[in-house]
Amino acid sequence: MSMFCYQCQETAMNKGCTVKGVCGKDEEVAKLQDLLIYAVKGISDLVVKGKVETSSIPEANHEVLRSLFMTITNANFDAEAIKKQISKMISLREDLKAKAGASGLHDAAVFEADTMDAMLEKAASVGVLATENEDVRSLREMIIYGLKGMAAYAEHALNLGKEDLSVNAFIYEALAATLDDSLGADDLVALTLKTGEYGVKAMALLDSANTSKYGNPEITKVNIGVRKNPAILISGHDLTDLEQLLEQTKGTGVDVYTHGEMLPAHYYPAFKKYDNFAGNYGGSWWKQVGEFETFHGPILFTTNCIVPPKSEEVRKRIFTTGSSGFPGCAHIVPDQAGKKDFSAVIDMAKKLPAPEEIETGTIVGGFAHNQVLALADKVVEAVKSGAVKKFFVMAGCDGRMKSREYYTEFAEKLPKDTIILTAGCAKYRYNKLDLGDIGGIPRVLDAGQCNDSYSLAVIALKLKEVFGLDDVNKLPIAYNIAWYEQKAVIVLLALLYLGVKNIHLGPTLPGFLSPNVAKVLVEKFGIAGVGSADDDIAIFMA
Ligand code: SF4
Ligand code: SF3
Repeated sequence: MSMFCYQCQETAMNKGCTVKGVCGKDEEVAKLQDLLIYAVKGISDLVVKGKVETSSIPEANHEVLRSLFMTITNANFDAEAIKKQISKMISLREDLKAKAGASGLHDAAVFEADTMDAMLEKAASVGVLATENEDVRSLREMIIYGLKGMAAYAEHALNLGKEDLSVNAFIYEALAATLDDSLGADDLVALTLKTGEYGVKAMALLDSANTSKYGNPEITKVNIGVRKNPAILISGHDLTDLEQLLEQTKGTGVDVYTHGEMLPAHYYPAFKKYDNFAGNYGGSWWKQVGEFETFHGPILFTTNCIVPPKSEEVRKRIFTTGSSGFPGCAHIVPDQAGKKDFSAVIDMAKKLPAPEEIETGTIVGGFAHNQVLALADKVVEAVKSGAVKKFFVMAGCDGRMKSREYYTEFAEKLPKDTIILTAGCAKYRYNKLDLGDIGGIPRVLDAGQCNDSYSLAVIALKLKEVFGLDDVNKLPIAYNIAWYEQKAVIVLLALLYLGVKNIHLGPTLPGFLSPNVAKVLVEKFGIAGVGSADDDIAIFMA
């Protein structure tokens, strides 16, 4: 077997990609990502055994977040960049060792590999399948995927100058635990829930970082048509990158459009002052195949999800920054002060035609916790009067699989007295349908990006309080979550930690769940898969 990866929903046969990733990741990149994770586990082993204070190792804290983020599905396809990061982690580890003096270290904390060949050789023995017991492997990987999602959110917060060292300390603790063969399934189940607990912390941190800098998201109509100016398309999740791009394009005659998960940026008050922030172009991440062609201008990826470009023409227009990367695409790095120079992107935009119109009109969003709680009286009244029977949390990811048409059908067929609460790119399956409103409350309330699923949890907890309930599961809220990559894993673990039961997860249950681990999730938390839209609606409404 040349590689093994089963971290995302599109994994081959729902078992594992073994030759090349369905995402386009090749064997070399897959192996380097395995080794990068191994190196990060080694640093964690050292930090835990050496009892190193996280406050004393800021660089390691930040590089661990970055390393984890680089291995998220569709974030980084650049073998050279990952190789460089492995070397950086090994060298950081050695510096740390000189200071910490821990003993009895795991191989992950002592291995050496300084060439591509040595790295690939080492990687072959430290990947997912190195854990032989399939239940232990399943739990270890679920924790690691949760940590990847957590790290992504923590990195966005860090880019805004906010961090919570308890989150970093937990990442070390949990990664070190995945190397510990004395831990059995019960210990790892407990650690899985603890991962959810820290997932809530990381999402709360990012929420506060975003809202303290850019204001609270508010109800906003976003233009989905185009204007006549040349333009840049920005994708991914990082709002600081967007802010810098808007500052640098101000007054240049170049417009900025969002793609995919960057759409919710329009809901923040701080970005509304930019006249050239023109709208959202296209749909969710996988629609970039096609939409990047008609966009004509340069594209800036701040994070996942990159689909390997089919043509050289599109590839030349792609720029990456942060943890994202693609071979042959220019990568923009910050200076010491965190400032990024986007002049090459802007210059390219000026020479290219304006985007081609693919749709017209507007979509509405901005229903994060502050906005929804401002409408709380209206919402509570609608529930009490029976105008709203149920809320459906349909947050999460979108993906290419045909089976995801289920979510469009589900949204269309839901009874008219129900409201969808969404976040993440899952929304694109139904956010352009005309589902109407209930007494002025739109039937699809978009809180924002996948991390804003936190907002939906805050709303649920607040409603529990308002209705005087002792259990969040007694609220008229059902959960039908769509997952794809590892950020959805941390969202799921966070919901489990908050005590939410009976979550339906689709379009398929994770391939990384062994039958026994799946059984625990079903028995302990009532997790279920999805069936047909009609059957599921009947189950949910019963
Ligand atoms: Fe396969 Fe998903 Fe891993 Fe890509 S990220 S190799 S599609 S399991
Ligand atoms: Fe989407 Fe990639 Fe997960 Fe942030 S952009 S939700 S899939």
